[in-house]
Amino acid sequence: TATLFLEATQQDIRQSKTPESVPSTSKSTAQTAQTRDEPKYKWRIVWRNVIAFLYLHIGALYGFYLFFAGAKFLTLIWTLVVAALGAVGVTAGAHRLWAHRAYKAKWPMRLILMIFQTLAFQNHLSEWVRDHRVHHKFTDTDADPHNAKRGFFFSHMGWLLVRKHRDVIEKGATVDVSDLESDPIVVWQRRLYVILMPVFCFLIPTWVPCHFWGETGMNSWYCATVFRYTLSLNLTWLVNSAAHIWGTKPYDDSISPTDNVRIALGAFGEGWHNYHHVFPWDYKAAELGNYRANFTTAFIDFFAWLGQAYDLKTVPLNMIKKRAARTGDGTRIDRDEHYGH
Ligand code: ST9
Ligand code: ZN
Repeated sequence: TATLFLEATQQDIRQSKTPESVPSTSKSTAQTAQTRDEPKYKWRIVWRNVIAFLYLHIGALYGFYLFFAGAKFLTLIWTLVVAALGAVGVTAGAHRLWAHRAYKAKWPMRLILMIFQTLAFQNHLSEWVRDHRVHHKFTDTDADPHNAKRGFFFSHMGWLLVRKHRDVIEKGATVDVSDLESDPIVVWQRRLYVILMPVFCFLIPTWVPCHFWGETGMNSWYCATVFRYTLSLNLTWLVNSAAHIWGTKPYDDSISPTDNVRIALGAFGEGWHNYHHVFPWDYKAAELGNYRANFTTAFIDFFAWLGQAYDLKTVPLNMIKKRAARTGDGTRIDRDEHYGH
């Protein structure tokens, strides 16, 4: 399914080279859609993605039902473990390490994180990081791949169902991602992605329950693979949708990202999104080093203790306080004496 999905997507993209807002008669790519007398958007739906995501979501509901209708308890545990590994691959790996360079990691840690990020199947690191840096640089504009100004659904998953806005591609070209080329782990993941991704996201998670505790193939596929993948996608997407709509803005009231404790709990500490957009280089992606609502920070600290993670970047408390006083919405709570910095 995964390979078909990937091939289908690539084929679809090859068939049509025009970004969603560009009319085929357009002569000047430098002009923006807004300056011309034409509709702002021409949605070009990628039907194969629509079908794949429909299958995943219906299958995930069935997988959820199977947990109560015959799936083994060990399969549930395995599902949660694989989901957690994938989450850490995205948060500690793709996000805090590769996209923001908020800390450095030795190659064994980078290899582990790359494998975890591959099993999360959220595109290879080069693509994930490029989209994410473009999201930070052009937040809340048409050049933001999951522009929250286009509504909950678009920023959640709609952006993966249509071709990208022309501004994403044009302005995105100004974002530097050359550092990724000097990391062989990133380069090799991209080269081997079409093999690695199906193996780590679909084959191994399905095979382990069947082989080690005699789970049925159906239960294993729908619970440990389809349900787990769909759940982790939705938890990730909530950072782009819900954490740009609901919550507080203690550090900058003028941007859409919010601090939202529920999202922080579900997304392994990535819900302190107002803070993160103001200080994206902080390896905690939050003001406080509180592990309860920031499992990713605990993970990075543990690897720092092992000597694998180093140069962990943080933000001086006085800088945070000054910024919150200047641009925040007044909801920041001063808890530095409890947690330390
Ligand atoms: C997925 C990603 O789900 C989720 C990311 C979420 C990020 C969240 C961040 C929040 C923090 C982290 C929180 C983690 C919490 C985790 C908790 C977990 C419990 N700049 O893309 P193409 C150019 S993926 C510059 O094909 P189309 C470029 O030349 C899900 N240039 O655009 C490119 O060619 P190449 C699984 C750019 O054709 C060319 O355009 N995967 C940029 O419009 C074509 O690019 C899928 O579903 C840019 N940003 O197609 C696959 N972008 O690449 C979905 C593009 O050769 N993707 N260019 O350089 C697709 O099918 C297609 O990308 C598309 C757009 C249809 C969406
Ligand atoms: Zn970020």
